[in-house]
Amino acid sequence: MPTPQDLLPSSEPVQFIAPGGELTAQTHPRGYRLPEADRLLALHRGMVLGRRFDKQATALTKQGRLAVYPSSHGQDACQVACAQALREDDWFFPTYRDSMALVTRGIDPVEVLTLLKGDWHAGYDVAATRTAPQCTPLATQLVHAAGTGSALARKGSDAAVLAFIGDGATSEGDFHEGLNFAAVFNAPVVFVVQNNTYAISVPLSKQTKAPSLAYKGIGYGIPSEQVDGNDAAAVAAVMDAALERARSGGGPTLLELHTYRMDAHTNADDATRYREDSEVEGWVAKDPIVRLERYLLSQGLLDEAAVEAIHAEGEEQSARLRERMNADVQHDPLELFEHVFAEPTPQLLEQRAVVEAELAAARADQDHTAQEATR
Ligand SMILES: Cc1ncc(C[n+]2csc(CCOP(=O)(O)OP(=O)(O)O)c2C)c(N)n1
Repeated sequence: MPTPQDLLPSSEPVQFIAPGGELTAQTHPRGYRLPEADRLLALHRGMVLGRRFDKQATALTKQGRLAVYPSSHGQDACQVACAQALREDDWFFPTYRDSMALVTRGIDPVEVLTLLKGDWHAGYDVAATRTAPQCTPLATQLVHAAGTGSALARKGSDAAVLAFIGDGATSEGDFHEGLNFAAVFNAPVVFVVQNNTYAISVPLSKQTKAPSLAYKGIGYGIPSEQVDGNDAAAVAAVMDAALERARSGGGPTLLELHTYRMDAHTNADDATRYREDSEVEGWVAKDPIVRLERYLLSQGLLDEAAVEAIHAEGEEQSARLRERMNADVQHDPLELFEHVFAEPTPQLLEQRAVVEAELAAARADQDHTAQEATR
């Protein structure tokens, strides 16, 4: 049985690589270890490609190709280290903020952006990718994650579940319900709070009086940890330990990753109305890619040519994404009525018939106009 002390997070966020790229530790008193060189290189490559994808997605909103895009720029280490730590048979419950993690998981970027384009609720095959649709109603995904984790364990699987959530959403009732259920039923879930310090314009100080969000775990009997969320090496090491706990029957873990949202909440938000430029600049100096790159260069594990090659790969991927997103898609308006209920209700069928008749009338009208024009 863990003691209450075991459930508390470390008093300082776990960190291996400082913002300047210096190594601060190779091991941590709780047993986390600096990942091997290959893993660090994969983290660096994943973040460079992930950030290029994110930048492209933001540009697509300006071109009218996406309805909205909540950027994860600045949260790159959380996105990439967590997604890379998963196995294919693990389940993932993302939020609207986590498109970069979905691409890192290997999901086709066009399928990832389908929701934000305003088409389908999920462009990818949820069952095949074992990845839930990106969740917009705050914290509801935690309840789904707890249930899925519990089901996996009952089936005797050693697969685990990752559920992301923002700092603001920890004030929701579903945060409480998800964590409590997971703890009581020993569900193999890693709950990851990406604490980017804002919920749109609301700062963390208006969200909680807890010393840090990771301290919320002890109330549920869940072991917790806080991590420097801009240090990909630390996030990877702590995620490995949490996933190992989940796989081996140790139940859920709550992780708080301290990070920052560099862009506005979405392209529809103006962040200058509620935060100072100096605050943003302070976080530029803690950039997750720059710090890992500096460390890898200083160790001779990476050279400038290799860095350039990864950036070139990112450019190619973005060009392909632009090309595919610029293709106009023909939509069937009747798709609106699909997947609403397993058995459509009489009202839904009635509404569908009305739309179907309207579409037929519009087509007949168009045909008539075309015939008139050719007379
Ligand atoms: C249940 C619910 N209430 C309110 C909203 C509106 N809303 C969308 S994003 C957001 C802020 C969430 O902030 P946070 O959880 O910190 O995540 P972040 O956007 O910073 O990643 C709010 C209030 C919502 N989507 N769902």
